Amino acid sequence: DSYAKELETEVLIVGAGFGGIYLMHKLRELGFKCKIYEAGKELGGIWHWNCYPGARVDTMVPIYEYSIKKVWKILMSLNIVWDWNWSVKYPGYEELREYFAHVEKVLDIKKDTAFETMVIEAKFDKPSSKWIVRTEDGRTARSKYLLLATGFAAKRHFPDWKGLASFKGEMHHSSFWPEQGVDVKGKRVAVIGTGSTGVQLAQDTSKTAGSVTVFQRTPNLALPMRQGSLNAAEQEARRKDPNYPEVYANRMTTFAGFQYDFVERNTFDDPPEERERFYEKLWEAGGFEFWLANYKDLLFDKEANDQAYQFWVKKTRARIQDPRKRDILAPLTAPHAWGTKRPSLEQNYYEQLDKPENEVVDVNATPITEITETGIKTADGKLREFDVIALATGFDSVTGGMKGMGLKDVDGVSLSEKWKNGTWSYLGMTCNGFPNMFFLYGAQGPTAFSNGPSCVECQGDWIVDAMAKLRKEGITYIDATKEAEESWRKNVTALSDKTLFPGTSSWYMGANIPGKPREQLNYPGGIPLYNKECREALDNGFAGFITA
Ligand code: NA7
Repeated sequence: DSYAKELETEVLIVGAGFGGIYLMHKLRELGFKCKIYEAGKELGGIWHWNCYPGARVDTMVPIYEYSIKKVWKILMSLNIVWDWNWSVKYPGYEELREYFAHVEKVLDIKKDTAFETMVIEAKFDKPSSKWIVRTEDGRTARSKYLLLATGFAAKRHFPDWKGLASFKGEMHHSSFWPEQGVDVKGKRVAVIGTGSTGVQLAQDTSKTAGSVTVFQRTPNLALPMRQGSLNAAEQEARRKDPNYPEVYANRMTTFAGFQYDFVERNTFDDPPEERERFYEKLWEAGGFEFWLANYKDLLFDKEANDQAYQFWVKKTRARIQDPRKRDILAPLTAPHAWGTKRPSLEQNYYEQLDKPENEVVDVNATPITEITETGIKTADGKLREFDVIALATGFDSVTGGMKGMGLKDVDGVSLSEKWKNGTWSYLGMTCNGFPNMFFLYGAQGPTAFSNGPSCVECQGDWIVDAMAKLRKEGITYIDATKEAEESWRKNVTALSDKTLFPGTSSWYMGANIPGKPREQLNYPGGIPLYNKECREALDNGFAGFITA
């Protein structure tokens, strides 16, 4: 029973999103006994939590799905995961939830999952060589392996505004949005934050709300999504093509695990007219192409980057009639190097905010000073009144989830203590002092610079292969060395220092949370190089690890 008060298992996975499900499926195939502890009520990770208006994935399908082709069940080959058809290029949360329900039908994940199970402590017990994991409601699990698939957005960020609890209207953080929804029809809505979430919330609620006021600290240098519907017959025909699995294999050959990659030319290799034509082509293609299929020096060279910004600003300003809003949403001077903060994929965001009933408040000029019973006060003394406040203020991204679950190393030192002044891991999947523990889609892996399912499958395959090798070689204990951690951190930092990322205050750099150390939290060398480095460690007899 997954909910047993005292649970004994070989592998305990925390998290039942893309990562946890993938690990369970692959490990089960090899005969490992697995259980999942999941804080939410359903499968799907972030898509279980995200049900705010307009929540939608910014990666095109079928790139944003599992590569799992066939699942064998009692002499029958079931091809159900692959039989899945999407209705649009960029599905919303409802359809993503249906996909996970479909995944469940094929993979039977729930029978080994305990939902509404929040881990509050996990420590490695040396005498028994087992992880002892405690849950909020007093259950205990003992497991040989501990696998963390808690994602990069498990800990919500609520800024410390005076009066936050005093608001008498409806106020919700984007990832705690009520399942039954919030009626915004004709109401005065405030959206605080303009990350991917804020952009989606603002453009969606403005379709029905009386007015939408966006509180913006940094403009989102957003790209047109160019949504489109997909036809089931075409998807079925494509799947019959014997070369179809290449779609997934190709993901692993590109920097960010997408279907496209940066081109082999630098920005100034092309004369201005040709550059303009190239930008135009990327722009028309839509999605992340202008970001991830652009010139290869886009994220490395300031002048090259500025060319891209100039193109973006020209295109975007042309969509905004109100001159004040135009300067706040798309300023002539770049607020930061283009693409070093996550651009959102928008659908009429600028046109919606341009409407006279909607407002954009620049909170750099007038910071939020207080939330009152009726609204939001800014530094100029102005109080704007609202019926609904949407907090799209993001997450203690990448490290917050793992730091908040009471993990302790072999000497009883907590992970949050270990990572207090910076993050140390080996290969972005293990930590010194935390034996037989692996994590994915977290710190110092390709996480934020990659398509989620690609990252999860790249790291998941490595973890599964490592565990199979340990079993084959009779190894029962594995721990990363301190030296290996030091050199991985140096590697991540050195790769990052060649890029324009460190110059921008973003959650990639830990800069969104007051007091959080500023450092590169993600591996910025791309999936192929990452995979090569990780595979080398495995092929060279667990290089960088102590085994026993
Ligand atoms: P993000 O991208 O972290 O966005 C949070 C937003 O909230 C961002 O615009 C912040 O401004 C803003 N923010 C945070 N604190 C404040 C305060 N104190 N005052 C004003 N504004 C504030 O989170 P999302 O949920 O949008 O997206 C997370 C990721 O999920 C996303 O990148 C995708 O990969 C999926 P800032 O930009 O820091 O100036």
